[in-house]
Amino acid sequence: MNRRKFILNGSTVVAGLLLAKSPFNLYADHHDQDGHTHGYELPKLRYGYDALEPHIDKRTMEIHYGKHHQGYVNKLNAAVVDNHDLSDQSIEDLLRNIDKVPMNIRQAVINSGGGHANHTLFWSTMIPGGRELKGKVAESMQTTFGSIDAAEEKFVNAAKTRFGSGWAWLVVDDKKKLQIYSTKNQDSPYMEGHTPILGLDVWEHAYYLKYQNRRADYIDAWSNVVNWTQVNLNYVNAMKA
Ligand code: MN3
Repeated sequence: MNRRKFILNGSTVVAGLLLAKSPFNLYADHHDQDGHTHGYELPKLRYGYDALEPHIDKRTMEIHYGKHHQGYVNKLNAAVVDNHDLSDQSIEDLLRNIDKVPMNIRQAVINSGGGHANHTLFWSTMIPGGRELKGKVAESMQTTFGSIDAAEEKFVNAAKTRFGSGWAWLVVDDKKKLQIYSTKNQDSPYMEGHTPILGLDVWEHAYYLKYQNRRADYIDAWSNVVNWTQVNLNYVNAMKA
């Protein structure tokens, strides 16, 4: 009873009890009613594969969500299947406690667990048409980085200059301050004790079909579909945590 449930078109949380336990509510609950794990799961998309056109194309979404993200989920489950101390944790906690993961599977959890968490956030912070940047996160971006323009420039620069595969992030750090930076591969800010509230995938698989080597064009296009309403909610939740 009282399991976490979400309305797919927004962030309305129907059941409140587990919200108190884990205020970062983007991630699918992977426990049954007795509390046992049944494996991490691909989260439902809140929009169709073609809904972000022309900015993010349908074919890229099909492959990125259905093949790449599903692959991370499958590999993560394979890595932790024999270890319930690990697999009973939320994906955020699993990554926060990465130092407790045995060395023989730690890199697999970093790659696939990070891949699962990162993409889950990525899908949820996009929406057809985008949403206006306002609210608490906008105020904090202004005070932290000097202006919204300066914050956006810093984020875009982090995304453009990440060499090879990785992510650009807006996070709430362990001192409850906003930070903007990038990470390599699927490395998650959770591993540093930070809470990611916005992430941009700059692996080539995220843009190559439509934009080829033009990463800057992809970043520019993505900025049209950012769900700042969700980012603001993520910010408020991270500050409360
Ligand atoms: Mn990706």
